[in-house]
Amino acid sequence: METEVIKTSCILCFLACGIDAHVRDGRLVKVEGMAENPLNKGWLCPKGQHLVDYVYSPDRLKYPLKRKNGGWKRISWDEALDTIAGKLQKIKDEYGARALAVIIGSIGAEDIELSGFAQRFRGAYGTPNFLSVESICFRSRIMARLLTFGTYPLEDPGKSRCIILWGHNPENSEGTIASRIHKALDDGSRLIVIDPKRIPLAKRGLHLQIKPGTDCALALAMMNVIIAEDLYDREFVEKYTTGFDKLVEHVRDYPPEKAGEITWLPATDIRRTARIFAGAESACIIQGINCLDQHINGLQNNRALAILQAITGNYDVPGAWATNPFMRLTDLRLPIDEEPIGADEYPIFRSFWGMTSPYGQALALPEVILSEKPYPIKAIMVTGGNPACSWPDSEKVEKAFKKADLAVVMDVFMTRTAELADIVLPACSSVEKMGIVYNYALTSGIPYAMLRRKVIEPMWECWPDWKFYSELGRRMGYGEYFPWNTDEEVVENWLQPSGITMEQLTEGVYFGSRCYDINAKNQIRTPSGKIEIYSQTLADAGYDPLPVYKEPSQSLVSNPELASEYPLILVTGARALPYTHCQMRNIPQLRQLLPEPVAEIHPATAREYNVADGDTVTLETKKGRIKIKVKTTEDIVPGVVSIPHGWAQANANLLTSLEPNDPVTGYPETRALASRIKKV
Ligand SMILES: Nc1nc2c(c(=O)[nH]1)N[C@H]1C(S)=C(S)[C@@H](COP(=O)(O)OP(=O)(O)OC[C@H]3O[C@@H](n4cnc5c(=O)[nH]c(N)nc54)[C@H](O)[C@@H]3O)O[C@H]1N2
Ligand SMILES: Nc1nc2c(c(=O)[nH]1)N[C@H]1C(S)=C(S)[C@@H](COP(=O)(O)OP(=O)(O)OC[C@H]3O[C@@H](n4cnc5c(=O)[nH]c(N)nc54)[C@H](O)[C@@H]3O)O[C@H]1N2
Ligand code: SF4
Ligand SMILES: [Mo]
Repeated sequence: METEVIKTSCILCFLACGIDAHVRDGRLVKVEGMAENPLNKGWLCPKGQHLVDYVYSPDRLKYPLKRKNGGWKRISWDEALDTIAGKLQKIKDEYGARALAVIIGSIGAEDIELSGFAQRFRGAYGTPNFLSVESICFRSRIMARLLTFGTYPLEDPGKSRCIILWGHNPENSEGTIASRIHKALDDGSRLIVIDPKRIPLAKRGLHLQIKPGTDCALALAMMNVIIAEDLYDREFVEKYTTGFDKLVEHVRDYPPEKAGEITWLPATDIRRTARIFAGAESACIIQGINCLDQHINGLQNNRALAILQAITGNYDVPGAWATNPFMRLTDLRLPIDEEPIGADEYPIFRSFWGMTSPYGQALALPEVILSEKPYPIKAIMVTGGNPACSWPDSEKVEKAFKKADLAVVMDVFMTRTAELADIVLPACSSVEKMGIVYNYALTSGIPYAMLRRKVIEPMWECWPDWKFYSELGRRMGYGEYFPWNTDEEVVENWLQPSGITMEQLTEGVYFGSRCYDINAKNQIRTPSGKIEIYSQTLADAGYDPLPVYKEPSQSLVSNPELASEYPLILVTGARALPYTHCQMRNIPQLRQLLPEPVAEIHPATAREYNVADGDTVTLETKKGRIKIKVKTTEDIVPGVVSIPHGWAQANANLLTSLEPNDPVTGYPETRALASRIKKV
């Protein structure tokens, strides 16, 4: 039997590595990294290497299921769609369209198919409540950069002379960036790592072992040094920015000695970092994808980094942050003129999404369902996400989802959220359907798109998500919005405004190039036409117009009583290569690489609490407790505990809360919690 090699892409996480998929007799038999793909250049993480095991896992959801007598009953797609359509219509008649919340998770946000069709459906149905994982991840940094530059510039490490890796461990979370950083260092770039943990890359540069949640204080102290020592780019600042004079005043309050006490860092290291960064010919901060965001001052953390780039002139030049082109695709969204939940509390966050797609702050949902205020939400539909595991306060999320009259979950596997649903639908894995790999350019900074080719036919009764939303839409009388019948039609429709042909996309295509010219038309798109160091938009909405350092809500300074009871600082959500979030623990080939979750602590911390490497402890916050094994390591700063998220037997989100959160974005606090450990 001949083996065919199909060039396509893995989307088991958002990096979308190119793969050579070997197919024999209609079956995927082997996966290799695609050497010529500019994103991964042949590299694959263990998940990609085990894509075959993932696709053919016996645990796959195979048929639509309906909850019955506490168990599951297999039903046909027809019955599933009729049941959902009937209940959704009833709910709409009784409570209005807004009583449905359409929720997408990380897969949903990253894949245009899922996010496009989920949004189209919610528009056709008429609910404003489209809720995305971007209420937890990624959108905060985009917003901070938009507030500052009016554009979303991205890191350009390949050409950089100085890289600051700030709360980011790409070797575990973004392998394709890690290799680009290694290459830049080989070419002579300097590296500074700001992380409570000695990550592998820290060995190649200066490491600032910061106290979690204090990054804004460090950034402000760096600005203090840069300004006091006249290291900023005066010409750039005068020509292109506004509010610098206010910043000069503002950062006088943050001398390195004071910041040193807040951050656990020597003032000499803060000065040194500021001098290296500002003195480099080109410099870029590569920040963690959520480590700085999931704090009560997350947006201000992100703003502070943007301002550091701006005052050193590191914008739209090679090796700094530079603006990326966009690829124009057909917009599937339908306008809705009602505000979603969370809009009142986080008005700017809401307005940044634009009215066509009024995203709310998703984390408002559990309280809205439980309290029925400001109005009842009776139905939830989740595609490509697992909020019962990934959202803070799992207990409350579960309680809310159980209260819903109708909960529908479409997934590749039975998840914790699916277990709470009334109807569970089997989704195709990405190799069973066609799509466009494009969104990923928003993280890699490489303006490259390719066709994600279908490798094998959909298995069992699995459907692509676009088909589910289209069929449901048709059954509910919204057929005019869903005219497509095949993968090809869906992709061709998207491509129409792009000027890119199917052939080009199949080959892989650069859809533009990065901008290295600040004077190019429209390169600063803020209301003032300048880079806004001082943000009038934030000021007008009642927020701090310049980043102000705020202690995490559970720190010894902000809440001494709590922190004295719970003296260790807990960081949740450390990434591990074999897994994406709550997924893949059921794939034996991956599980054996990392069989169980561990809490990392420094040996000195272990001694203080009388625990040894390998002991099981209870790890407790004021919110809840889990049992987890301890791993001692010199790499983590004493006084800090680091745990992964996504494990059923040690669910990190039993320890986190939905409140308090970032007042601008509503992002939760998952990275600097007061905790304690005790040997069991
Ligand atoms: N394998 C794998 N890769 C993934 C994912 C996955 O689930 N699995 N998820 C993807 C997604 S959606 C995301 S958002 C990204 C997240 O990717 P990253 O942002 O890289 O996430 P982490 O590995 O949790 O954290 C990076 C580093 O930040 C440090 N850190 C923690 N708190 C702080 C702090 O307060 N300040 C500073 N300066 N550092 C801190 C941690 O010690 C850690 O070394 O990963 C993506 N990649
Ligand atoms: N405590 C704590 N909590 C966190 C974090 C943290 O650091 N600490 N990180 C947060 C971050 S940054 C993120 S991004 C979120 C992620 O949160 P989620 O996105 O909710 O988590 P996942 O487990 O990735 O869920 C994605 C689901 O989509 C399914 N899926 C995959 N492909 C398809 C498909 O084609 N169609 C359909 N319908 N389903 C598909 C997968 O099987 C999986 O169940 O978690 C957040 N939660
Ligand atoms: S990093 Fe791994 S899971 Fe993510 S796209 Fe690449 S191979 Fe797939
Ligand atoms: Mo994320």
